[in-house]
Amino acid sequence: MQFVTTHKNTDFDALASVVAATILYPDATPVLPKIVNPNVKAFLSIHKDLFRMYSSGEIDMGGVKSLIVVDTNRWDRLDRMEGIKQKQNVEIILWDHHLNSGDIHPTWKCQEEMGANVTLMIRQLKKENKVVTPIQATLFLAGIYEDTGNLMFPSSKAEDAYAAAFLLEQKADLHVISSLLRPAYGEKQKNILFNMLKSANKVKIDGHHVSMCKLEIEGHVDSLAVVVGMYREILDVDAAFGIFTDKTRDRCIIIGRSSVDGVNIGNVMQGLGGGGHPGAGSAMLKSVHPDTAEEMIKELIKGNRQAAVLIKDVMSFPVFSMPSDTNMKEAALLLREKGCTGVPIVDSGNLVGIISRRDFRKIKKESQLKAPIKAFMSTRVKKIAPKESPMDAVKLMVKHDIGRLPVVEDDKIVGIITRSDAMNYFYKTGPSSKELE
Ligand SMILES: [Mn+2]
Repeated sequence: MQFVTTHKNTDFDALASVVAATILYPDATPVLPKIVNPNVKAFLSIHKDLFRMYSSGEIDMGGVKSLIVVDTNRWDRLDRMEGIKQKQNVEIILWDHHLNSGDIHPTWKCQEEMGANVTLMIRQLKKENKVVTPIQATLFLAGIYEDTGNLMFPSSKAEDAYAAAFLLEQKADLHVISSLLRPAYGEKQKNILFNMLKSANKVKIDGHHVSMCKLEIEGHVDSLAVVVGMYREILDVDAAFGIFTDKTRDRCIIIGRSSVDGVNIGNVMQGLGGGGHPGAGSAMLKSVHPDTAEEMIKELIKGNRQAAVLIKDVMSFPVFSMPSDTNMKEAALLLREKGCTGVPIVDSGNLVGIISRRDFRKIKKESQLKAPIKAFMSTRVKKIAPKESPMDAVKLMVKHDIGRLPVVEDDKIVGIITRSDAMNYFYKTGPSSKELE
C-alpha cells in the first residue's frame, strides 16, 4: 500500500504536488491533512468528483509499505503520520523544494530549490510523457503562481516559468486561476489591517525600512499573510512583520513579507522554528511575549546582514571632483574629457555642491565662462550614506530624477554611485560602469 501526503494548512502548491504524485505513482492513494487553506478548501468542494482525496482521519495506514511526502520535509508538518515515523521498513519518497534540513529521512528524494514544489514534479511528468488534463494543468499552474507570487518572488526559477509555459500548452485556464487565487479578504481581515495601520511604526535595520506590528487576535484567523502583505505595501517598507498574539492559546503567530534581498524572510522564520521563502514566511512561537518575538526578529535580520549588499560595495571611488573655484570653462572641458554628466564639487574633502550639464544652460554671456563654478553649482545636493542599500539609491534617483549620488560619511565624500552602478548590481550582468569609464 502506497500513500501520498503533504503539509498541514495545505496550499495550492501542496495540493498540486499531491495530484501530480498520483500521476507519477498511479497506485498511490492521496491523503490530505484535516486542515487545508481556505482557497484550497473552496476548490476541493467544487472539484470533489474530479480529485478524490482522502482525509488522514478516514484512512487506515496500518498496511503502509510506502509513503510519498510532497512540499515539506518535516514530520510535524504532516497530519497524523506519527505511526509511520516509528515504523521500520516503510519506504519514504520525498519531493521538496525547501532546502532546509528537515527530520524526514527519505529512502529516495528529489529535493531542489525551486519557486514551487510542483515544478519539480512537472519536470518529471514531461520526462515520462504523462498526460496532463486541462483541469490538472489549471491546478498545477495555480500552485506555481501562488508559491512564486505569479513568478515575481525572487525565489522563482527559470524552471518554474518553463513549467508554467508547459501548463499553458496543456490548456491551463487563466480565468479559473485568477478566481482560485483570490485572497480571502473579508470583514475580519479588514479590521485587523485597520488596527495594524493605526499602530504602524517603522524602524531602520541595516539600511532597510522594516515595520513590525504587534496585535492581539482571538482564535484562528484566515489569510493573515494577505493582511501582512497589504500592510507592507501600504506602508511602503522593505519588509513587514505581523506578530499576532493569541492569549487564550498562549502563542504568537509571526508572519513576514519582504521585497528586498537584504531581508530574507525564510531565514528569519527558520531562526524562529518556522519556514518560508525569501519573500514570505511564517512561524509560531509558544509562550513567548510579543516584545521578545520582536527582539528575536531584529536580531535575526541583523544576522542576515552578510548577505546584504551595501552602497559601499557597489559605489565607484576614488571620486573625480573639482574645487569650487574652478572656472566654468575649465569645468566644461573636464566634464567633456571625462565623459561625465555631473561632478561633485569638493573643497578640502567636504562636499559643497554638484555641477551638472544642465547648470551650463544658466550661462547667458561669454564672460560668465570665467566665473567660478560655485556661482552656478547646485548646493542642495542629494547624497547617500555608504551603509544604505543600492535599492535606497535607486529610489532617491527616481524620486529626484538624478543620475548620480555622492556617497558621504561624516561630511566627507567617500565615493559616488551612478545609475549604472545601481543597475549593474540589480542585473549583475554586462561590464560594470567602472570598466566602461
Ligand atoms: Mn510549496
